[in-house]
Amino acid sequence: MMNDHYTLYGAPVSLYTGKARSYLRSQGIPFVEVSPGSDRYLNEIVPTVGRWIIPCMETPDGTIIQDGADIIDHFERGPGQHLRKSSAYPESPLLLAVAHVFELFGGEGLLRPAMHYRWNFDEQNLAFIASEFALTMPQELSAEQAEKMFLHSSGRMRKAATVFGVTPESQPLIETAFHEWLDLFNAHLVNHPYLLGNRPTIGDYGLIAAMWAHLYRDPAPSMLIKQRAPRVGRWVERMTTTERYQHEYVGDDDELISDDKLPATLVAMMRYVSEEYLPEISAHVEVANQWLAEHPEIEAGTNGLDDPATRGLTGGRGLIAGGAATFAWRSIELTTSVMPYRFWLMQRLQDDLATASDGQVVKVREVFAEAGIDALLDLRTIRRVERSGHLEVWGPLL
Ligand SMILES: N[C@@H](CCC(=O)N[C@@H](CS)C(=O)NCC(=O)O)C(=O)O
Repeated sequence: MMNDHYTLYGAPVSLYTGKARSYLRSQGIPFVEVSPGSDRYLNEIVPTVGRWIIPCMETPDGTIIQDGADIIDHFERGPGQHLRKSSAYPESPLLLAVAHVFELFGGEGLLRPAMHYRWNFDEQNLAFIASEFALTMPQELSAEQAEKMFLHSSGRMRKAATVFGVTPESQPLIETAFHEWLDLFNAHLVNHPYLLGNRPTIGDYGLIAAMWAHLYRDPAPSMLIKQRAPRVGRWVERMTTTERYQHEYVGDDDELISDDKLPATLVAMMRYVSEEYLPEISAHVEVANQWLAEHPEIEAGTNGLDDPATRGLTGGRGLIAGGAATFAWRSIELTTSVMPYRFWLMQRLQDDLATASDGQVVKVREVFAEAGIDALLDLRTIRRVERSGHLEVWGPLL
């Protein structure tokens, strides 16, 4: 279908829509957001992308793109390039590598607090979330049907929270961990409006995924952020405006920080990622490698499962993914679902670093080692994750 604008199929309440929407707004790219309850989404977009998943974008010439990173890359490296103001990918290999770390962490590593603060504060959150979920449904549903559908989808999401590691045992630790994160990010934002300086990068767009719908917009964590880390709240607002929103900062250029010496506040945030997320992704890679080694028959270009739309390593529906990994986290053990999509994001970091000069690679390794996160540069699945036909598939046996 030809159109004169971009259409974003997504919802305010959705985590991953936030990444694409924030990019479009920050870059001043005009678009219309349409509900996934719309006829067009259900009858045209879902069959094209092979599963109910948001965000999806339809370009003016009718091309359909699924996945936040792919939507961004349409404007970064694809036909929409002339529409963006500034690139989300820093030129400095070090800054680019750091940005990728936070893209991965924001979209995948902050899911635990995101799910906890959404689903374990019913008294403050539930009426709001129910009203917001209704926006994702066909508008002709009766109130009774909408309520039934909400019970069904909220039940699935509560289940998803547990497969991301939110359990009665982990909940108090998730709160402690999130407070630490807010304090570190708030301290960094004293001197920098965005993660890497005066304009957003792919790191900010990754972080806004979890930080927008679940952690800033839902009532319970919204109160927490405003009380504990007001600068983080203003960063969220900054990430969702088209106009400049930098009242507390001097200067009006859009320069990134120098890569000669990273601010200590940023290195501290990287160290936090290494403690919070490195054990998890390492365990996921190990489990995936074991599974891949046991299944050499998997054809390249498939996920090796009966259902090509499956998100988890070994099966499962939607976010309730099959294939789990256990790892030590803080004082306890957690078991979480292994999702190949995360390896694909990690490959983006590693692929970009592979194009840097030897000297630059040494520099990246030094800084990553200082932050304790250098292992992320060498974690590899024995088969690459590729995206084909809007889905994650395994590449050839190497
Ligand atoms: N890798 C995808 C993930 C998108 C995603 O998981 N979206 C959620 C909503 S925020 C969804 O569609 N979930 C559907 C389900 O779990 O069935 C992206 O970054 O765009």
